[in-house]
Amino acid sequence: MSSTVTLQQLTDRLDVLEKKAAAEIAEAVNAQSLEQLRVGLLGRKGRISAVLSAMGQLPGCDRPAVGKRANSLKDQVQTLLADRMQAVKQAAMAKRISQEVLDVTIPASGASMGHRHPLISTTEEIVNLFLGLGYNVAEGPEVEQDRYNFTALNIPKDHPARDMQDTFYLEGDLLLRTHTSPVQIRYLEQNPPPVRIVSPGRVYRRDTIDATHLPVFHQVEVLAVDESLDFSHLRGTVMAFLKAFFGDLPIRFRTSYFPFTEPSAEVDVSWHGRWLEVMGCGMVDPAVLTGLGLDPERHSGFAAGVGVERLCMVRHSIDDIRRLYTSDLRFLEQF
Ligand code: 2NM
Repeated sequence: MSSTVTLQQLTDRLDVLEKKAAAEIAEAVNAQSLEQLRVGLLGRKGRISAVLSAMGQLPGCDRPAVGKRANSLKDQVQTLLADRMQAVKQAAMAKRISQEVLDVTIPASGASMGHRHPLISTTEEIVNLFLGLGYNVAEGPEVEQDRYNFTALNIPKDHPARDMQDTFYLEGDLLLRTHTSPVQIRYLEQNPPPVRIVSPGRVYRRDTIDATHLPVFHQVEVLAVDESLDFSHLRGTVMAFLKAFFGDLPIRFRTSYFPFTEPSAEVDVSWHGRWLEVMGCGMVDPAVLTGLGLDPERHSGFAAGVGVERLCMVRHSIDDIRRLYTSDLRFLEQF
């Protein structure tokens, strides 16, 4: 029997294989190339198996030595592969961590919280001021009867004030209230003097939309009815309110006209060097009191009305009323 390989040759091949495998494994940079090496070295058709197949050509007495040597090389390669795999994975993790640096000291971006709309907070501020003066809140319907919105307020059917008011009329004698005064008439119908109430709410007028007008806006109206109230009480109340709302600004009363008050006045506040009209007021007209069954010889009253949008715009220097109705968060978040 002639052998084509010698024990020496196979042992040399295994020595070379050991060095090459160690070098290749040391150079592998990722799990994929290590897996390729594992298959190429330890697999059924791998380089160690090739040596073992060639072992069949050796004389029987030489085979155990080569088999032992090949098996120990397998163990050695397995250990090298496992160690290198661990090193490669650690390096990959270290790289990832260094790339995904998180600076936990950076302040969190603040969670944005909802809050009241500036028209609501302005309304609340006005109402709260009067609650502090002992007033109660009275509210009523936005769809009103003609008699509460006009007739009871001394505005008869053919009065020019009805043209002035530019009303949204509904069916029958219904309309969208043009002020919150009808709420106060309803309240006086139900409650005898002394009465001190504020009536906040939405009102409607057929205005053309521009920077200072919308067909819907908000009012707070103030009413006090008692015995022996006079203009000094009105003036004191108006001054106290304006001082609390605007601070110590110059205030000016101008005579004016409303069908439901006599005398009537409009009040201006000096703001950044300009006189701004901020409210209307007056002593309740005796005709309004008589219509409610009250005796003007015994009872008198004063009333005032403010536009919430107007006060809100003056307070916050808002140049266009429409901003208060467009729900733009970039605008609203400022309040
Ligand atoms: C204003 C101006 C002047 C007013 C009058 C009444 C009532 F019901 F007593 F007659 N309530 N509100 C009034 C008076 C409202 O707003 C500019």
